[in-house]
Amino acid sequence: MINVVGLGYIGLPTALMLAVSGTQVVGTDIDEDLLEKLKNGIFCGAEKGMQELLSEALDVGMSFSDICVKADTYIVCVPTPYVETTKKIDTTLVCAAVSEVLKVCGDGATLIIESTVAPGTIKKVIAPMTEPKGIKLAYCPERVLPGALLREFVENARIVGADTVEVAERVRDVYKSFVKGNIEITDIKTAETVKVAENTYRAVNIALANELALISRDEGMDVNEVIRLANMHPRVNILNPGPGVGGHCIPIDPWFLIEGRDKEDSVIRSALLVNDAMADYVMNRIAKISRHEGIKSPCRVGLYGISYKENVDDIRNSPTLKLLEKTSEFAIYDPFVKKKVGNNQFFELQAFLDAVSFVVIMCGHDEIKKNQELLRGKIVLDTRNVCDSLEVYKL
Ligand code: SAJ
Repeated sequence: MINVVGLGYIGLPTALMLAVSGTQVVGTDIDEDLLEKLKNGIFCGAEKGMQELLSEALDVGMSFSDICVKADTYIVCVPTPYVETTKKIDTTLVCAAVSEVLKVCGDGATLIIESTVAPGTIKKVIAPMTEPKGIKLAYCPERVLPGALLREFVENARIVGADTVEVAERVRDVYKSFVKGNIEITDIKTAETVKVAENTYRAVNIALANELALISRDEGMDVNEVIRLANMHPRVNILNPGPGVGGHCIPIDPWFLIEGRDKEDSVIRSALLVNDAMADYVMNRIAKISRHEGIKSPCRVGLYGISYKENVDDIRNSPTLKLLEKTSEFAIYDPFVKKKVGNNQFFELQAFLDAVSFVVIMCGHDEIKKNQELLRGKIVLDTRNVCDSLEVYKL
C-alpha cells in the first residue's frame, strides 16, 4: 500500500496514476474541503484528463484521508516554497509532512520525496528525522509540465536518487507501474541537483529570450523574428520572451541551486534578475503606448490573462499579478480564473473587452488565439506573440 501525502498538482495525479495501475493507494491532504470534493469525484482544476482519472481511481477503490495511514511506501508531494527575502528554501511543509508520516509508519518503511528541494536538503534536513526509524529514503523529482501533465507522467524519463541500489530498485518498481520512460538511478544529491538544473536551464534560456527582446526593441527589430530565424540553426533553440516568468518552479528553483554562493559571478542569478525585470519593462511599454495612443486612465487598459502561463488556472507568481501590484486599476480577465483577485476584474471576455481600449495580452490562452477578431479596433500589446492576424504592438 502507498500513502501519497500532499494532493496538489503533482501529488493527486501521482496517487491516481498509481491507483489505476493496480496499487492500493490512500491520498492524504490537510485540506478537508479538497478531500470532500475528491471523495465525491469532483476535480476542480483545469488539467485535461484529471476528472476522468479521478473517477477511474475511485472505481478501483482509492481512498482519501486527512491523516497519514500505515503503508509500506510514502510519497511526499507537498510544496517547497522559498523565503521571499532570502531566496532560501522553506522546508517547513516538507518537514511537517515527514513528521506526520513518522507518527504512523512502521520501522523500515520507504519514504520517497518528490517535492523540489535545494541540493543537500534530504541529507541535512530529512535524514536526521527518519534515521531513528530506519526509514529507506529516496528522492524522485517530478518533471511534468502543467498543461500536459498526464501525458508527461507516463512518457517522461524519471530519476530515482537513493543511497543503496536495493532502495533505488524498490522505488523504481513503484514508478514502473505507470511510467513508460526510462527510470534512471543515481544518488540522492545528484537527483536533487538534476531537478533544479532542469528548471534552471529553462530559466536561463527564457532570460536570453527576454534580453534579446530588450535589445531588439532598442534597435527597432521584432524579437520574435530574430528568434525564429536564429532557431533555424541546427544547434540553436531559444525559448520565447514574455512579460515575466511565473509559476512555482522556474522563478524559484534556480535560487536553490545557487544557495550560499553569493560571492560568485553567476549566470543563473543574472538570468533570474533579467526575468524579474520584465514586469518593469512591460509597465514602461504600457505607459509609452498609452501616451502615444492618448489613453489617460489605467482603467482603460485591460490585462488579458491572469494565470502564470497559457491554458492553466494556476496564478502563483503570475506576471499579471506583478503588474497589478504596480497599478491595481488595470482591468483584468482570465477564462480560467474564477475567483476574485483584483478590484477591476471581469469574468466574461466580451464585458472585459467592452470596458477597455487597450488590451495587453499576458497569456496566450487558446481562447484569445481563436478569437483574435474580437480585438479588432482595440490597441493591443501582444507580449506572447499570439496575434497573427492583427496589427499589434509587440514586446
Ligand atoms: N515562459 C516564457 N517563455 C517560454 C516558456 C515559458 O516566458 O518560452 C514562462 C511561462 O509563461 C511561465 C514560466 O515561464 O510564466 C514557467 O512556465 P513553463 O512552461 O516554462 O514551466 P512550468 O513552471 O509550467 O513547468 C516547469 C517545467 N520544467 C521544465 O520544462 C524544465 C516542468 O517540466 C516541471 O515539472 C515544472 O517546472 C516543475 O514543477 O518543476
